Parts: sequence; C-alpha cells; structure tokens
Amino acid sequence: MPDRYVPTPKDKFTFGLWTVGNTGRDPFGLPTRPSLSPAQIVDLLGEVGGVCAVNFHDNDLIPIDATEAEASQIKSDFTKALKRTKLRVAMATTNLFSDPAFRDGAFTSNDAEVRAYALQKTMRAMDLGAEFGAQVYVFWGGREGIETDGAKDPVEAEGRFRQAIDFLCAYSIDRGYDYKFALEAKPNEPRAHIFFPTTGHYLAFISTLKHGEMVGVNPEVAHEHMAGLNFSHAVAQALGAGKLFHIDLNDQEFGRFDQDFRFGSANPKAAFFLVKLLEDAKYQGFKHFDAHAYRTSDRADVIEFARGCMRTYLILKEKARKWSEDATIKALLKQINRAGKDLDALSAKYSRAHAETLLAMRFDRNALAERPLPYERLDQRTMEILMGV
Ligand code: GCO
Ligand code: MN
Ligand code: MN
Repeated sequence: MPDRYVPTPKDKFTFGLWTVGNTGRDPFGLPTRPSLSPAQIVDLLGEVGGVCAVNFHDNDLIPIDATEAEASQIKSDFTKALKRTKLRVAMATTNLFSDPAFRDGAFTSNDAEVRAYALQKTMRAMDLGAEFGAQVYVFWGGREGIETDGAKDPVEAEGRFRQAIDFLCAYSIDRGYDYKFALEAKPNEPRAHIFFPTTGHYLAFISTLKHGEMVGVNPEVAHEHMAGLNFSHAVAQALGAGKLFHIDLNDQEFGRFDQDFRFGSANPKAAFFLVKLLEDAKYQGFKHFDAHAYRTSDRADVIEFARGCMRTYLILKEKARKWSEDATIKALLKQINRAGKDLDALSAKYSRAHAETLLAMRFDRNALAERPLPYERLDQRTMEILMGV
C-alpha cells in the first residue's frame, strides 16, 4: 500500500532556519550538533522532502556583524540552495531578542535609542524578507516585557508597541510590500512576563491599530499551553476574527519550560482537534513547525523529527476525516446538537417582536436538565479512532 502520509509543497508546511538548524544549545549545556549555514539548512530541508518553504530571522540568514561582502556571499549561496531544493521563503521576522542591546526589549525599551534601532533593524529585515519573496512578517516580542513591574509603565509600553507597529505598517505600504503582519504572543521566556501574553491579547490590540486590516496573529501551540490554555480555542477566535495569518505548530507539556517539541508529540488529542479545526475551517495559510529536535538527536534524527512533524499532521488530518464520517460520532453529534430552526430565527436578529416572543415563552427547566449529553461516549469513541481501534 502506498504511504498516504507523504507531504507535498501543496500542504504548505514550512520550517524556520532556526528550527531544523537548532544546535541543541540550552541554558545548561553547549551545542550538541554542528552549526549549519543557511544554505546547508535548506539542503537538509530538501533531504527531508515535501517541505514548501523556509522562514528566517534577519540574523539567521545574515549575522548581525556581517560585512557587505559576507552578506552578499551568504545571500547568493542561499538563493542557489533554494533553487536546488525548489524551496521558497514564506515568512520573515526580526531577531530583536539575542543581542544584548535588546536586553530590556526593543519597541518597548525605556531607551529611545534602542527603540529607534529596533525600528531600523526591522525595516532592514523587512527589506531582506521582501527580497526573498516572504509574504508574512512575524512579530514575536521575546524581550518586550519585565521582571519587575517598576521597570516599565505598562500603559506606556503598550503605547510604544502600538506606535512601532503603526510605523512599520506604514513602511510596508510605502515600500509597496505586500506583507501581512502576524503578531505572536507568549506569556514568558525569556522575560518573566512578556507583554501581550496570549493570542487573545493581540486580537484585542489589533483593533486599536491604524492599519489593523494588514495585521493578524501567529498563534503557537507551546505558547498557549505554557499559559495553561486551550490552543484550539485561541485559534478559533483568530479564525472568527479573520486574523489567522500564520501558525506556529509544535508541542509542549503543560507547566514546563518552553519545549518546542515535535508537533503532536506531547498532546496528540489536542493536536488532533487542532488539525480538525484548521482543516474544517479550510485554513489556507502556511503551517510553520516552530519546533526543534531533542538535544540528543544527530543530523539523521533531525531529519526524522522534521518528517515526523508533517507526517503527524497528515495522519491527524486523515483521523479528522474518519472522525467526521464515523457513524457513532455522527449519531452522537446529532443527539447532542438539538436543532431548533424557529428558536434560532428568533435569536438571530433583534426585533421587539422577537424579544416579546422570547419573554413570553415557558421553558421546562427540568426537562432541559434531563436531556442526555453522552460526552463520555463521544470522547471514548474519539480516543478509539485516535488509537486506531
Ligand atoms: C520562541 C518563539 C520564536 C518565534 C520566532 C519567530 O518561543 O522562541 O516561538 O521561535 O516564533 O522568533 O518570530
Ligand atoms: Mn516558541
Ligand atoms: Mn514561534
């Protein structure tokens, strides 16, 4: 039987240079894998197979202190690797967190010169992304936060962040770039408290922007799980607002440090409902695996890691179809979702007549409370489908 879980570029799966290029360095230990050049990482992704595109931070591609000659050599090697592997660039972003200049944030820094430098660095990184055809521009404010609340006035910090995004939207428009901005929330790590800790915070923030129409969100599984939240609910809200511009797929044990695990490896049931949500909603954007292989992995295992992310997505996609077509599930859903056309028509739109009708209705609370809700059966059947029974 042919393998049904082989990805193709049409699946729009992407990886960042920093994901498969991760060297295994952590706060306690040195790298366990050699550092690869951008071109070598693209070649590795070519070997993985079926990947659509690659993403980068400005300094993943061009080191912060590279000379012009070095930069143009790197770009030319990178371009050749993209050609060789038939990969493209989907998303670009700015590294506003590694350099010590940004130790207290970038757009929300208390230092006007740091804020100006952050804008300059982002505009240059936007130019770089556009040069390679990136369509999405991600903003992850890793250092935009505090350890002690006395350090920053949070109202002022929010205002500074808004001003920066307004400025950069205008820059994108002025340069004729077709970027969609995607704001990525995270509650902590590396700061004790990062501003805009959840996707919901950013969704509310977007409505206050001058060019809110070009700004959406980039939710990440691990980040909502770090906050103890249901990721699918965050994604659903973004979908409902028409703001799911990008997504970072990975996995994360609840209550742990930022783990960036292979997609679906820690919470397969949550991953299943997420894939089902994205597929049901016909999400058309890029699906970026912002994850990295275990520190113990060698190159061959990194390739397995990347294949595993995509394979798990495709397996869960098939499971989602099975779930929707399953006779038991269908019957249960029918039982649970009690239709009421006339009632729905009443509440669909306010009119005084509708209000009067609702006010005059008599509800049998006891009967309502007695209607069966066999969610145990539903969940058990879900688990059996997932476990392949
Ligand atoms: C993290 C973040 C980053 C961002 C990346 C792109 O936890 O470190 O997820 O990987 O996604 O900087 O903006
Ligand atoms: Mn992350
Ligand atoms: Mn991310």
